[in-house]
This record gives sequence, structure tokens and C-alpha cells, in this order.
Amino acid sequence: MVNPLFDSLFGRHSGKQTAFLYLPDGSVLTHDAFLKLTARFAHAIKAAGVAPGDRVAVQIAKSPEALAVYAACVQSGVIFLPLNTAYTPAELEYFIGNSGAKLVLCDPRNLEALTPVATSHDARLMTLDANGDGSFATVAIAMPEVFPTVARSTDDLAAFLYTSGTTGRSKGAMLSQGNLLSNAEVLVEHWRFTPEDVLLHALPIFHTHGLFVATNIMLLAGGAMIFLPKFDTDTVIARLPEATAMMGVPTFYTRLLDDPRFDRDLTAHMRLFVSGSAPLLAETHRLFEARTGHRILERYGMTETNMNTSNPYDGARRAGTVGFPLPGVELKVTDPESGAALAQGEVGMIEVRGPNVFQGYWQMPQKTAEELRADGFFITGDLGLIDDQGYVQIVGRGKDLIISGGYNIYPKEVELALDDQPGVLESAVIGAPHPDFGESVVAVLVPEPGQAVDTAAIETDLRGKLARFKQPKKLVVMEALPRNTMGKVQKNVLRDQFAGVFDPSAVG
Ligand code: MCA
Ligand code: AMP
Repeated sequence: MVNPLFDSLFGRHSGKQTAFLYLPDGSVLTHDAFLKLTARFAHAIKAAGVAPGDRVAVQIAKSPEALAVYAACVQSGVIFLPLNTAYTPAELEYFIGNSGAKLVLCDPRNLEALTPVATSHDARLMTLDANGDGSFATVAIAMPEVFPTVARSTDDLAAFLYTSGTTGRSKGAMLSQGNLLSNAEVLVEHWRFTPEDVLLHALPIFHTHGLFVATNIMLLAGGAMIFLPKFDTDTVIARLPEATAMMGVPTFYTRLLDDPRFDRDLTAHMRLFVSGSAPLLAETHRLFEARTGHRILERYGMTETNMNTSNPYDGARRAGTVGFPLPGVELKVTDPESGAALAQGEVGMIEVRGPNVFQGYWQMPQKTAEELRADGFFITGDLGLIDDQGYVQIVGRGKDLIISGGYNIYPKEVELALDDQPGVLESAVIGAPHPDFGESVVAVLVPEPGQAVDTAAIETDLRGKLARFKQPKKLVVMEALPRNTMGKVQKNVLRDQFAGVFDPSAVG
């Protein structure tokens, strides 16, 4: 194969008039039309001066065109760097600078704010909106609908996905063609995807779940997707009858269960519901089965590793577990201090090794060495155990991380922004249980001696600095933070204290 990822996912569909994307307006995009769009985009990328191995940073609305940018990067041998559409220009500056992106594609609405950022990092800035229009599309439209695929090997990098760290600095996880392809191959087989499948796709496409799990699988299987711009309960319920499978974060499933239209009749024809990115409560798993007769298939993955474990397709899908290591993935539970393997049933650090594990963090050899062992095992930061039947259970996190509606929030990043605020001496950010998002952000602020803290002004200021989903949904002022005898902030004490802040049934 000239370019394994492109040939396997995209190239093999060349000329096929089969449906690839079912769109919200009722129109259908065929595989062939998608490939022609991809070729035009690949020409436009090349015309922008981007060479194989360069990075293209992309912050655009979900659309067929946005997906074609991904395909075009793969076809051009260019590294694709998707960015959450919620990120502020202040946040984007870091990703553009750190990655050294040659080309930045943004929504026209952000053009003005991003122009100085792109200029200062010597990146070309072009636009593409939710309808597929913009300066990038204007160049592409005049281009040929065939592009000579750039040769790559499975070791070549295909994508950077930034993941935050406990120090507050984001790290670019480098994913090779082989990382992405091997995982897609395993998942198609494991979850039995075929060309007959139609996946209801309501996830964003700037993260692993919506892009490398959902989309890569459907491309490899040769199936189609009902491609929705975002999750909306009414639309999902309306389009579900056309689907055979759905993937989502737990919030999708709790929102659907909150709607009485979501019942056995509506879902009787469905083949598979998959959940991941955040823990699915055992209670949700059981409610879902009682309502629909389906057992959700829960799996576990990470940006750095794609998917590691999955509940079985046949056999028991056990609530509160993430199933077994996928074929080709080795998983062990180790002592977090010594790294020694622990006995079955003991709780420790989950480590994984396999063709899915990433190549390291971009230009951060020290961070890479801290998390990726020389023998290839990646230290996930998740605490878990392997039960007596071999199922993996995640019981907690060894990393200070909040997962809200499937989005990761690193408290340190929010604390750094809060500590800069006038009148704030220090802060502690924790996650509290939230009925919709699973967990949500609470910030505890300690004022400088004798000073008042203006929480409304802080909320306003944070809007320009942090993506909306990272902003605390609750700000609390306290005189001091609880500390242990070593002086370390006791976040567990705060978590207990604020466990009920988002509980709708709580009084007061
Ligand atoms: C939106 N808001 C959020 C979130 N999403 N706040 C906290 N957490 C969130 N996840 C903000 C909105 O800006 C809005 O603010 C308010 O909360 C309510 O918005 P709402 O309309 O309810 O939100 P939504 O647009 O319906 O989005 C909720 C969502 C979405 C559908 C759950 O967040 C989503 O699609 N999440 C999926 C994330 C995902 O794909 N993760 C995979 C990562 P305001 O009212 O002030 O405007 S990949 C991964 O983790 C690994 C590899 C894996 O294993 O998959
Ligand atoms: P990210 O780095 O954004 O890809 O997030 C990966 C993290 O999400 C993992 O390290 C886990 O903490 C969490 N995660 C993903 N899937 C699950 C799951 N099924 N159950 C619990 N946590 C999960």
C-alpha cells in the first residue's frame, strides 16, 4: 500500500456510489463524492505551502467538509491537528505555537481574533465554515478531483491530539498511521461492523471518540453515518430509526433515558450502543437495559492509546466494568510507586502496551519518558483492577482530572487562571457529581488577607480565557483550604464537602 491509512480508510471506496454520510437536511453524500472533495482539499493544502510531515491545525464546525480536511491531510501525508471548537483564541495560541502548524483552518467568525496569533507563529490562516464555505473552499473548488496520494508508512505520524496535563500544560500526543489503523481494524472486527451498518454520529470530530473510533471504524467497515452537527435529543430520537448502531458518552445515554420517547419500540431494530470517554454509572447501564432491552457495550480508551479494553460483543457486558483488553493490547495493574505488577484483584495503576500506543509527546521527551516506559508500557493514570473473571474495572484516577460530559478538564489549568485573578490568594478546583455531565467543575477561592473576591468579575474574565466547558459552574469563597500535615491541599475533603452542590434534589 502506498499510504496504509489513506488506502484502507478512504482510497478503497474510490468510485463507489454508496452512501457515506446522511446529512441533517436529508441529503446524502456518497463515498465517491467525499473522495473527490478530499482530493480538492489535498490540492488546496499543498497549494498553501504545506509539505508532508507538516502540521495543519483545524478549529472548524463539524461538517462533511471538516471530515474531508482530515481525509485530505492523510492523503497528503500531512499531520492533522483537530482542536475543540470551544477553545478560545487565547487557548489556541499555545497549540498553534507549540505544534508549529504551517496552516490553520478556522471558522470565519474567528478570523480576526486569530490573525495576530497566526502571524506571530508564521502560520497561514484560511477559513472554512459550517456550510463548507470560506477562503479554503474557494481555493479548493478550482482544483482537480484526483490527487496523487503521498506515500507513507505505518510508522509515519498521522495526527497530533493535544491532551492537558496535571501541570496545566497541554501535550501533543503523536499518533502514527499504524496506531490509528491497527485500532480501527481490531474494533471493526470486535464490534462486528459491516457495510450494512449505519452509525448515528452525534459526537464532535475533534477528539478520539468521534474521529478515530466512530469515523475510522465506519470508513474501514464501508458503512454509512447519520452525521449530526451535535448531540440534540430530539434529532437523535428522530433519526434513530435509520441507524443500526450508536456511540456516545454517558451524558448522551442519560439524556435519552430522561425522554419517555426513548423506549423499547424506538430501539428494537438497533444492533449496538457503545459508551465511553467517561464512566458509565452501573445504574445507567441497568436503567438502559430495563427501558430498551439493550445492554450498552462500555469500552475504555485514551487520547494516547485509542481504545484499550472493551466489553464483549457476545457474552456478558458487565455494568461497572470496561471489559477485557482488546486483541493485541497488553494490560497490567501495577504498584504506582514501584511499577511492579500486582496480583489479580488488587487495585493499582493501569498500564497498557500494544500497536495502539502513541509515539510520545511532541517535543517533550521528558514528559514522554515519565509516562511511556522504555519497554513500551504506557502509564495511563487510571486506577483499576482486574476481577476474577478478567474484566477490567476502573476504580479511580491517579491523576487530578475532571471529566465533564466526556470532556477532560485538568484542575491545574483552571487553578492557574484563578490564581491570577485580583484578590485571589489561592484556589482549588475539584469535580463534583453532576446529573447531566457526570462531573462538573467547582472552584474554591481563598482571598488575599483583607481583600474581597468579586466572583462575577472572575466569571466574566474567565470567559475570554478558558473554553466554556472548563469554566467553573460553581465558585465558592473559603477562608482557607484544608491541608494535611505536609501542607498538601486535601481535595478529597473538598470533594466530600461539595459532593451535593449540583444535586437537584438537595434543599438549600
Ligand atoms: C457543553 N457545556 C459543557 C459541556 N458541553 N459544560 C461542561 N461539560 C461539557 N461537556 C456548556 C455549554 O457551553 C453551555 O454553556 C452549557 O454547558 C450547557 O450546554 P448544553 O447545550 O447542555 O451542551 P451541549 O451542547 O448539549 O453539549 C453537551 C454534550 C457535549 C452533548 C455532552 O459536551 C458533547 O458532545 N460531549 C462529548 C465529548 C466527547 O466527544 N468526548 C470524547 C473525548 P452555556 O449555557 O453557558 O452556554 S475522547 C476521549 O475521551 C477518549 C479517547 C475516549 O475514551 O473516548
Ligand atoms: P482523554 O485523555 O481525553 O482521551 O481521556 C481519557 C480518560 O478518559 C481515561 O484516562 C479515563 O480516565 C477516561 N475514560 C475513558 N473511557 C472511560 C470509561 N469507559 N470509564 C471510565 N473512564 C473512562
